[in-house]
Amino acid sequence: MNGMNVAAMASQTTPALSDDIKQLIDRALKMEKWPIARLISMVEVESDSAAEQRHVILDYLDSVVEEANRDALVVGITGTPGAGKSTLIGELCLRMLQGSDDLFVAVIAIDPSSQRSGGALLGDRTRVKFPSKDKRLFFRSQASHQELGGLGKKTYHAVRLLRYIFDIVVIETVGIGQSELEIDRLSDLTCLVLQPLTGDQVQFMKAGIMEIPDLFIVNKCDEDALAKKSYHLLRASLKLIDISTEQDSDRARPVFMTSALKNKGIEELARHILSLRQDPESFKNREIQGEYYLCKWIRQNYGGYGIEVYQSIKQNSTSERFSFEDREKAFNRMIKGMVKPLESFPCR
Ligand SMILES: Nc1nc2c(ncn2[C@@H]2O[C@H](COP(=O)(O)OP(=O)(O)O)[C@@H](O)[C@H]2O)c(=O)[nH]1
Ligand SMILES: [Mg+2]
Repeated sequence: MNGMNVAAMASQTTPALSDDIKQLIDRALKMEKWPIARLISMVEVESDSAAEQRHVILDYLDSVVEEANRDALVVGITGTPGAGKSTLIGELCLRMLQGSDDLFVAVIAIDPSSQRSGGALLGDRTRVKFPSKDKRLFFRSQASHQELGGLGKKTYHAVRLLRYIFDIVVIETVGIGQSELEIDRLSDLTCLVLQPLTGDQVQFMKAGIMEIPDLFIVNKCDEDALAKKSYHLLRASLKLIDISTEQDSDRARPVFMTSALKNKGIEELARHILSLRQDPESFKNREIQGEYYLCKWIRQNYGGYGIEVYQSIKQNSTSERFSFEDREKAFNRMIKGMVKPLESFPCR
């Protein structure tokens, strides 16, 4: 494997872009909702041929979007069920869209799969009051299937696609311990929604989750007194964390107090998010995100051995930078050359 060029190794079989897909992408870039939904379904599929198609779709998007310079800020919103995430996201999107005429926003809600029905829970979808007719807002619900911690490659691909088309991509996930890290690996900005004085933060502190978010939202602050008390409690907790993890207290993470019911704090949150979109610092984790989801998938499918193979591919690569698809294809080629079907072994 000496001096191998991963990009070259991966690109040998990349198929050409068909007219149908090109048309679909062109329509998606004009904000037509059906083509966007169709493209998401295409990039979500997990198979070798689907990976090649994804490669073609993202490559083309990359070439046409470059001029438009559209690259969405990805905002992950997590928290316990019932914290008011869906309601807040509905209001937040509305505010962001009202504040700017040429803004385009997509929302992906990751529903915890219902093991019993096998489908995504419809509850969240029906509760959210989105202005669904607005061309500038796109909503998609994605089942989390059996993915540990809720998120996987599938969501990562959908998010990457949407990043090319929209200005802001919001992802809603339920915080159940593992998924805070997962959402952080998908988002440029990770927000944790807390309910006031419910003990959420004590639980989260114990689990080491409070260290992850970039921003906190104490939601359902319908009363001023409640808001104040919650704010001080949260600030005190965060200070403790910063001391124990030796974090610089200058990096004090923003805390927003919101109430969808009383329409409080949401305007400020919307403005804050829009301002981060202009800051190149907001996008600094992009490189490690793809690596995280690729390694997670490799581990799930091939275990520690798969990771070793992947590391050796990387170590021997002469390419400085290569895309997620390049890495994935190089890995697939390598592993398939190593794993032989059972028939090829002599039977006794
Ligand atoms: N009092 C109050 N209730 C709210 C607020 N926002 C949402 N809720 C309610 O909290 C419940 C859960 O909201 P939902 O958005 O579905 O929470 P999610 O599970 O975190 O997505 C619903 O009954 C909402 O009406 C708020 O600001 N104040
Ligand atoms: Mg919800």
